[in-house]
Amino acid sequence: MDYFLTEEQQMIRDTAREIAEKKIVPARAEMDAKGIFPTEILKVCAESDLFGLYIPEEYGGFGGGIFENVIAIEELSKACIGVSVSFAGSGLGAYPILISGSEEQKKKFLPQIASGEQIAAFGLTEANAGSDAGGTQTTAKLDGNEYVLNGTKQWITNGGEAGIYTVIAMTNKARGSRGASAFIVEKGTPGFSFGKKEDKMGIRASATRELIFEDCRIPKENLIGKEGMGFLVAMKTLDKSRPGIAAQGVGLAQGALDESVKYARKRVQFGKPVIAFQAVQHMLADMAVQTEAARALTYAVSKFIDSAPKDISKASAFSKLYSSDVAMKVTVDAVQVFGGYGYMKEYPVEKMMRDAKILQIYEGTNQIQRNVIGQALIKEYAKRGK
Ligand code: COS
Repeated sequence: MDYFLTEEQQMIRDTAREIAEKKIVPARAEMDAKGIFPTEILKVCAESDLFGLYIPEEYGGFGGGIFENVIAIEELSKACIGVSVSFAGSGLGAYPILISGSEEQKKKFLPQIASGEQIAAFGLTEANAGSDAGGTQTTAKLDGNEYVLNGTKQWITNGGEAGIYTVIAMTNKARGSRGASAFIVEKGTPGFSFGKKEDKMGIRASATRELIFEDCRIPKENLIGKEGMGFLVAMKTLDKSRPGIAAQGVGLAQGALDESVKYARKRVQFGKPVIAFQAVQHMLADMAVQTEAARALTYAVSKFIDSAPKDISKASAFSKLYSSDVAMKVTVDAVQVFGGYGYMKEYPVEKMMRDAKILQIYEGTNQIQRNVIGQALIKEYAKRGK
């Protein structure tokens, strides 16, 4: 379908598509098998000015919005979401600065992220604070002109690879989630180290590590916003970045559909290509409809958020929930279309199916997305007096 992209948006799409086809597709199987982080591919993304699509021009970015970023993420995701999450994870790490950072913080950190000179990462999750993001146990204590951080963040995308980390820590445990604060921590700060690279089911090209803080001292200027604002900063960050996960789902589903049609046209059984059988055509038709519906919703939600409305949580959750469920279903069906070959590593669809699962889990499980939507509905209908 034609979404009437502007010339600039078409350029973004074509640029990301070329990187996906020329750089990612030939390398994805090896990156998956060996767990190789896509450093060189991310360099190409940086040289192509993709890292700053959503960052204002005054901070070295392209001056676009979530929609422009979503276009790029979708294209990269058609080839490999292990790569696209490494790209998108930088945006996740940058949003706290963009949303609540001071002018000095924006001037210091955003240009480095926009140029791709540094990638960013977001540190929220902990062993006992996953869905319960307010249960953060990492602490930050003010000591003179410095905050001292102690604790461990878990499963952090781009952990160890990123240069700039936005991290949520408790400055006042007694206040619960209202006692959380957001900080910027740079790689190389004494007392800041990383755990081993996690061995994952999918998205194996991406780097997932613990962030370990042991009496890690950071300048007090690295506090984002005010003390106590950390939970809100985290929630607003996730509201902005979840359409990016949706875009990963759309791209992945499209990639799986493309592979399935290609295969079904070539694979001959009972004397005909299997695409000639309605059983296969109907599967492909459902895959195509679901992928297009996910794309339409993701684009609409991204444009809605870019129009800067007050309340975006519900729409953001719509896109993440729907597109990730579609990606899971479409990739499972892709393996079915391929039959026995789909189960083999010789073809890319088994990787796509393994990769898809994480989309229903990270940046808020789909159960959490339903909670967010449910809570929003309760509030909306109460407001309307119904
Ligand atoms: N925007 C603005 N404010 C928000 C908000 C949002 N998206 N979400 C919550 N808040 C506010 C609430 O309005 C509430 O404010 P008051 O205390 O003034 O009423 C406060 O934050 C606490 O909200 P709530 O009571 O809903 O918090 P919960 O602890 O119940 O948690 C969920 C809410 C479950 C939605 C949250 O913890 C969450 O998103 N969890 C998933 C985290 C996640 O995505 N992790 C993935 C890893 S990060 S890559």
